[in-house]
Amino acid sequence: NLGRQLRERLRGQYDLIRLSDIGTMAPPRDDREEAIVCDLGDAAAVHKLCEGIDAIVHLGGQATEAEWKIVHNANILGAINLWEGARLAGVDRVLFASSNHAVGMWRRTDKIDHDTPPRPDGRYGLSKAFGEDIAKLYAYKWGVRGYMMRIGSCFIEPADQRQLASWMSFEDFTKLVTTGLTADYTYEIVYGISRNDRAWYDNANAYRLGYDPQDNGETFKDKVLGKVTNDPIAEEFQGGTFVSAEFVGSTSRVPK
Ligand code: 15L
Repeated sequence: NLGRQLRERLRGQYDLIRLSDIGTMAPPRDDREEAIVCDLGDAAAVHKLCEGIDAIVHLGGQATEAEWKIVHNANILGAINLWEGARLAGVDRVLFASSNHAVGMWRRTDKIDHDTPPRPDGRYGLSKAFGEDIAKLYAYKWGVRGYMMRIGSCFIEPADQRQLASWMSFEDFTKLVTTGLTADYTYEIVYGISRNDRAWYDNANAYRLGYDPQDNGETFKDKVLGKVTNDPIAEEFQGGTFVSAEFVGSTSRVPK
């Protein structure tokens, strides 16, 4: 979904945009677009995808919680194949769609930033933390720049009260990506949110790199205020229902 948004917004701005997905995509509309179907678990195919490319925006893979087998193929093996492909092809940088679920077990009373270590809230969140770490290895050891976007909730508008904090508009997502494509860095973590009054994230690092979001979840306050779950574990943590799903016992063991 985010790839489709970006495709429209970046269209015509680069010599070549090579799109890829596991499923069929809309066909290329001019000679500046290519659309190649590829499974991230297929190393040879992923390596080929990276050839002749300056920058990768890696939005592929499993985007919600799933069983180990699925997460492992798409997000663990997929990440290995992608970063190895980037290294072999001499790609300058990889922008990675990490997720708020890499840090989902921080509480809503916490204010976290780019130095905050992962606290994955599930198998999916753990695979995003793995993506952040493999990117760091390839950045520091082999010079493949890494730009980790811990994306909150990127939809047309916030769906509930939680997303007043985590929401990012498609316009701001495009700005965040453009920042990652142009800024000078080796390895950075930024948060993928708009300029939300209720943010749990201190996004100073993204601003320092040039990200200047235009939107604020607060615009939608009247529509979603009070729209909460009746699940105390979900409401305690930033990751919401991703935390409470399969949770066993008391949250008191999660350090404050
Ligand atoms: C994510 O990582 C998911 O990809 C997206 O579907 C939302 O669930 C989002 O997090 C969120 O936490 O709102």
